[in-house]
Amino acid sequence: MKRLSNFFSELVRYDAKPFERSKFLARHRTATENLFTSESFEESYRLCCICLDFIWERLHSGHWNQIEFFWREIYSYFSALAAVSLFNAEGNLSECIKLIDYGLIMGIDINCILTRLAQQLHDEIPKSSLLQICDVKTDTDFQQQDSSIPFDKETISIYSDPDCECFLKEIGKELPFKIEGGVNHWPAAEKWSVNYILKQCAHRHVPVEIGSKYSDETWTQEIMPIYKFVQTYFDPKQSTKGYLAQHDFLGQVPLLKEDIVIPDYCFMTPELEGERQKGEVVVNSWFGPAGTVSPLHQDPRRNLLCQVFGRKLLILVPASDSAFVYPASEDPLLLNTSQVDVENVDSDKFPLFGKATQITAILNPGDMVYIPPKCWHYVKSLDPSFSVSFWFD
Ligand SMILES: O=C(O)CCC(=O)C(=O)O
Repeated sequence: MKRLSNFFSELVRYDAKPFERSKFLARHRTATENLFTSESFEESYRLCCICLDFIWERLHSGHWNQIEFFWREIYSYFSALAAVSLFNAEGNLSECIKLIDYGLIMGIDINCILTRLAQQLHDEIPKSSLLQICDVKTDTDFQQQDSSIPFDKETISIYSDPDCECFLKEIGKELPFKIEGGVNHWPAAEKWSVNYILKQCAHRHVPVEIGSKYSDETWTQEIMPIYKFVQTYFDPKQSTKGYLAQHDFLGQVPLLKEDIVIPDYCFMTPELEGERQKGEVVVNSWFGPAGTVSPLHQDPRRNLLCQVFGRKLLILVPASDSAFVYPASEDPLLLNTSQVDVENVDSDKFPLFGKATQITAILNPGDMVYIPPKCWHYVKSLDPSFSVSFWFD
């Protein structure tokens, strides 16, 4: 591979505007680019790292939603420049990929430079070393038995290939429903498995949620390479759960995005009332071993949760029964999350929960479930599983 000079030229042309906010970083940008041009790659890498540390502090002061965009853009800029510098200074490929993935997760991609660079570097990893990781286990070895189903039969309404009229009629009821085989036509439904994901992106770094569920006090998050995530948390002997949850993983790895299609249903809904504009369709991935739990919670937008492989169990409570679910009102971050463990209800503590209508569903590979806005949903994976959710208005 050449010295990635095409990526360097793109970075040099990158907008000066975000740098107007920090003289320190603007000076360091010029200095690093000069060092790179004079082929002092180790030095340019070192300077990038100083800048990344400086910005990291800013990214971790205050609430994430309040962080100004320019810090995130500049973080991505230095991540990419650090990676190309390190590559030219003979650094190892997985370290370069790690730098870029941090830039993608913590920052904002610059004209898709980071996404393309990460893919190009990952393609450079010798197939033999990827195979070594993948062949440690077969998909059957990942198969944990964690499939207790707390109900005899599903109570959710089930459709197969509903037309627009039927879909609109159903969403008007503001109740969840399942579309059997709704994503069977995706190439992903045929191709993807734990091993396939490993083969495509073993060395890509992703944020992993660690703990039995996000509402637990001991729950934490860690960024790690996919191969480490799979080796650690898909091991049937592992009791701690690790979950790649609610992450734009397909945005990070567009090669995988080519294997899915945004469902047409996302574009069939009625216009919003008053001045309100529809937002973009937000696509998130949910990848984990058997036994991951998303506790009973609600989201503000419509959702189509689509199952690529593995099965998931869902217990849903309509928004109209919100008075019975006991949201965690003491923690502002958990206001949308119920305190009730729906598979093991403490009825002394939560006596009204018995009045809530519970709609039960099993999502098999290829199925999708429509979850109306504010409808409470509890989701547990029964197998190693990959789902893609689409939030829309
Ligand atoms: O699949 C899961 O674990 C949770 C999915 C979910 O909560 C969502 O798509 O909003």
